[in-house]
Amino acid sequence: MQPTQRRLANAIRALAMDAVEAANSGHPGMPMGMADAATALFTKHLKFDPSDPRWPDRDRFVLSAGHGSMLLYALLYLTGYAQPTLDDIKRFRQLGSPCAGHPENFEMPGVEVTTGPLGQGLAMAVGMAIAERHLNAVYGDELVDHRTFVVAGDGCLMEGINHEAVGLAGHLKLGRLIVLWDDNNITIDGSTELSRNEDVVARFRAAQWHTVECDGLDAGKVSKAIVQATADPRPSLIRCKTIIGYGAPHKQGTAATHGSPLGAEEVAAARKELGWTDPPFVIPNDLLSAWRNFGSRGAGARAEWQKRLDASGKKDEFLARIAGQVDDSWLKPYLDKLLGELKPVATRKASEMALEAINAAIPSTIGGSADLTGSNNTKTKTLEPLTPDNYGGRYIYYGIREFGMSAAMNGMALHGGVIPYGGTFLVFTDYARPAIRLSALQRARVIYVMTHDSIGLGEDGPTHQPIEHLQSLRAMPQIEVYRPCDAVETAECWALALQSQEPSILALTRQNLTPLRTKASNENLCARGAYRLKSAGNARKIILLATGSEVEIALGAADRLEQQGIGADVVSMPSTERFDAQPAESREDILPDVSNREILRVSVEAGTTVGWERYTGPHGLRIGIDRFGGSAPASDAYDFFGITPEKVASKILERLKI
Ligand SMILES: Cc1ncc(C[n+]2csc(CCOP(=O)(O)OP(=O)(O)O)c2C)c(N)n1
Ligand SMILES: [Mg+2]
Repeated sequence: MQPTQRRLANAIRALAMDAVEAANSGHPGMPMGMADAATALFTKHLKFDPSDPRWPDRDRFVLSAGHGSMLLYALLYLTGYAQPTLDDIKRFRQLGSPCAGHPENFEMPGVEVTTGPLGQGLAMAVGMAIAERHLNAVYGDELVDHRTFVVAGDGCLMEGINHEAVGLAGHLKLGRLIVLWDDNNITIDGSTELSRNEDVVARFRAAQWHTVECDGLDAGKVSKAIVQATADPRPSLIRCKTIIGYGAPHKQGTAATHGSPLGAEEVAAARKELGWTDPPFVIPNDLLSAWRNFGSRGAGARAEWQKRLDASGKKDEFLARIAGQVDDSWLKPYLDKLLGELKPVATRKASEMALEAINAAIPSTIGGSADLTGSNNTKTKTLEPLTPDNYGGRYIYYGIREFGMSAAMNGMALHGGVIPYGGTFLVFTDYARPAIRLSALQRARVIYVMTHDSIGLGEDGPTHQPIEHLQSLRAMPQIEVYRPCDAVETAECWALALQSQEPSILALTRQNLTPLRTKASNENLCARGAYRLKSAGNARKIILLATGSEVEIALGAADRLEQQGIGADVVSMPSTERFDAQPAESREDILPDVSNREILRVSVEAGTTVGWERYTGPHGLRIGIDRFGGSAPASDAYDFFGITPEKVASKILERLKI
């Protein structure tokens, strides 16, 4: 006899309770409350095949309420994914177990995205739904035809990011996005009445979503709601009325079940309440095989899909694209042409010029900007807007939604088949930062085009002038920050960003810069992170290290020093992280022994000097800006802050006198 949906769901409840008990930490409430809804989704609707977790046309499932990670681990185990094993679940939250406290996309293939920072899962799902529609437009229903399902909690729907994500999804009419809201009226502090009185459903409706409400504890009713959501052309919110910790007789419906083990006594009482007679971590055979049967439900669909792929003339192209391969054959011809017609340009403009070549050569790029298209220079001539009428377009008007844009780009990159890049002002990386951090953590290939990268943006003043941003972004692991000094470096940095499996940030100027790399090189010099642009003419006394717009200033200062017989190297350092990763001999060649007091090392960057002692040594000279900027034309601002060739040279001469 087929087990009831409730009994299937109780397997999730039991695993969640037991794993949290064993770990003595974790969140049993959410998995227990949403077990029935998740059972409905996974046994009847979600298109997936555990034997091929990376099947490109699978539905995507995003547990935005990442604290309920045991819900996902239980589902993956029960439906028959190779990971997690029951042993992995027994070691929930322990070092080395793929069942980390919150779901991590790099731990096992069944986990699509890393979630836990509330709201971001939902916002990444929007990006996945965009990628799906785009690839559907390119490859048709035969190859790309899937949905994105999200489980979101009250927290996800309170965070500011949800407004950006919901607005964007409604605008783009992402009808294949379906959000199940775990409406349990509870957050950590207690009742949601403590902090919310908005009509969430009305808000989604106002954002042009379809909404439907159901008893989230009744799998049959959830299933009906999913059918309605699937049929509606708009993105859907399913309000699942649930009880947190459902099944734990004394604690259910309270915040006590949110983030702590229930305790042995309450677990025993819950077992009784749920009619669950098996010991911890034991799923009776009939139940496990029923779950496994549901897990194999999608195998036929995958086999059919495989046939269509094999018959498709686009098979190789499609697979290469899904694998994320890009070729950089655009770079050399582009550089050859560029070197033939050098003129001063801002690096944001140089980025646009490179993008003209990149977007023509690499069809998987999808550009965009958070309402600064004309400033970020992110839209190249042939890119059409991606709209509900033309999902095949490759340019997204994200609106003034830096965080939403960045999270959506994470979702697009993780979906696969597209390489998202998007722009705003560098200073507004602060608005996008939580998503940038998740790009890095998840190793999502997102390329951030961050323009107006210093006081050089001029008159908009200190609110718009980044100071601490470059260094704080460099401090983030697993993301490359590039600050190119001219058009050639900009193209090289773009090539590196596209080839990387990690996210990148391009920090680009508003103001024009003199071409400094004027000769062809067979090597991408930016790949070294730092290289000698000019060698000392006289005996070397100085090494100037500079990035971006300050490289030409450093060269001007070096000229002045050389005129006085003081030899000065100028090193362009577009990426400190790449430099750090070079072999010791290469680093030593650029920056010999820090303790050598014969050579003064000088850093020049129009931002905080914090961190530059890493390269100048404690006795070096750090020229930068350790205060907020000022509203003035760029050249006046540079003069005021002492970052001109004359002033840099005179600071160095002063130091040499000591
Ligand atoms: C951005 C962010 N802020 C705070 C937290 C800490 N936190 C985790 S769960 C939670 C409460 C979430 O409430 P809800 O989504 O209703 O989950 P439930 O208690 O119903 O499981 C909070 C504040 C977080 N994970 N992410
Ligand atoms: Mg809640």
